[in-house]
Amino acid sequence: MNARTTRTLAAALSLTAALAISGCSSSDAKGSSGSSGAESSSNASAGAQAGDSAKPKMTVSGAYMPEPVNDKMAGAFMVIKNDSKTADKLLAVTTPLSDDAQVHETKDQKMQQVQSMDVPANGELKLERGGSHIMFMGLKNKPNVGDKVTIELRFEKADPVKVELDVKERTYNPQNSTAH
Ligand SMILES: [Cu+2]
Repeated sequence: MNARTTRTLAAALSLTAALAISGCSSSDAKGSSGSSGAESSSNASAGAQAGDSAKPKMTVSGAYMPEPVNDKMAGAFMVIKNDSKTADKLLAVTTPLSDDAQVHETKDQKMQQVQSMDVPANGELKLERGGSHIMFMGLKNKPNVGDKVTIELRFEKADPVKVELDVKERTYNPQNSTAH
């Protein structure tokens, strides 16, 4: 939690939606990303082979990254669909682009890092501008329009999913392009 930082970020964000990505700082990388300590409950899933049909499988669509302004940070948006009747959680993201990929949510126009994000049973998790998203800090290079960025989504139950992000123009928004 860092209310002051997130509020400042949110203010910057609301000014220029197109530059939403640059409005996001590394917030508090301390401690929060560790999460290694209290994992007691999740270990149970490893041995539980009960009903493999219950294991969710994720489908990802519309994955893109607006061309980042610089190599400091970038964001990613997509829709993650869970067609199973088992609810799951997005726990982490990895990518060759960055050693620090975070899952952010936006509440009351303030963005903050979260440890996991629900993917409801027979539902979807929408990562979109102004809402939840993936954020990459400290890029190893600056992707340009037309590039592809490979990421891997890690879930609590489902197998990891590899996703290719299309790098789009900075102002690209699929919601606009489908609207009349
Ligand atoms: Cu963010």
